[in-house]
Amino acid sequence: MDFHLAPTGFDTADGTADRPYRTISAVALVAQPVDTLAACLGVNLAVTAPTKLIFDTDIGNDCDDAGTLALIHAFIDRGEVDLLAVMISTRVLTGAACADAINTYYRRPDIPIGVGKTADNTQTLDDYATYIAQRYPHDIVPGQEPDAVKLYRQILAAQPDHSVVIAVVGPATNIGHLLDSPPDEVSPLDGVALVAQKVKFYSAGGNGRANLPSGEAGWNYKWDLAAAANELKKMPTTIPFVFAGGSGLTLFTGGGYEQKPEGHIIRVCYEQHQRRKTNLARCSWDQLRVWYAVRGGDNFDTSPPGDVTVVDDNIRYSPTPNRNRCYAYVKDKALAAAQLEELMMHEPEVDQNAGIAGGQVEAGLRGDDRRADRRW
Ligand SMILES: [Ca+2]
Ligand SMILES: [Ca+2]
Repeated sequence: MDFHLAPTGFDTADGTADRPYRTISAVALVAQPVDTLAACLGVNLAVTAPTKLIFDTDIGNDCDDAGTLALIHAFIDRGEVDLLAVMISTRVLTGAACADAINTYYRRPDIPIGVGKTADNTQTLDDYATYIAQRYPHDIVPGQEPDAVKLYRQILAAQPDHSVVIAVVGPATNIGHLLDSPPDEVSPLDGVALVAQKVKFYSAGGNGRANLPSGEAGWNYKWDLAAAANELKKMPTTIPFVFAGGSGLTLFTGGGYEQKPEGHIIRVCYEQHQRRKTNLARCSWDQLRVWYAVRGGDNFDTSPPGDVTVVDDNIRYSPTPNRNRCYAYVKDKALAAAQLEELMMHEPEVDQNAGIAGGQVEAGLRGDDRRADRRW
């Protein structure tokens, strides 16, 4: 038979044209002497530009944000994502340090991180951010992080037109402020005009309760309903705007972290959130928002474009013309869970100099005896 390979494939797939493998190693395990690989190589391995992504997160309480940051690093290592920045939307003081520690673990210590300093969102729930910030290397000094809106404006202004993808996996706080931002020294455009010029796709953080087309809003929207309303009102309708997280309520991933070594940074995030060391699988809202933002909607049933509004704490879709808002649910949850899980378990390559992956070597070395040189 013919086996198919693609950069977006998976070694847990079956090698068909619809479900290609990622590596030749997977083919080697199953191929017979009469099989061929010729059908795919010229076509499917074509290189496409990585998605320029801004990841806007409430990392530190629920662990799907941490699993999603691992997913993003897998996409980066596969050439599918260029992570421009991480934005923190809560008032968890160690949120930025936690994100920087995870980025450092995956060998990207210098990804810019902004914090919403004018956050109307008052969320301070901290299941693992401080725990991670105290134990893993990073170089964030709380209170001195760049302001999220300022960083958004700097990054957007420097990028080509219609090139940036924003995935929001927490409240819409930062986006609401960005859309309200006036012209400044970085750009003569106000927030709405800057977003209209630079952004090509928006993956929204609402619909965590999977109630669209109509029902109670989810966790993210409820933490900052004013920002959610502002986001829905002001986000330019030229930009495709999709709620892709709803299926995450019943789509569980992360159980594979139980097989990772003790001290693996994402495993620890899951353990701290779940308050246990086994049965770590958790809902996957945020992974789906990023998956759609990076890979597109092939694995989803996406509604026709319409309008979405939030009134009180209810969210509602209507087929209004020219509003370009959609919601999406996963077609095949088992397939999505398997593919997300494989990506989330991706590890950084071992650094021969350090002899150990990521920040594990530092785990446990930042105890009280080293309080003097702790930086977080
Ligand atoms: Ca850093
Ligand atoms: Ca989140």
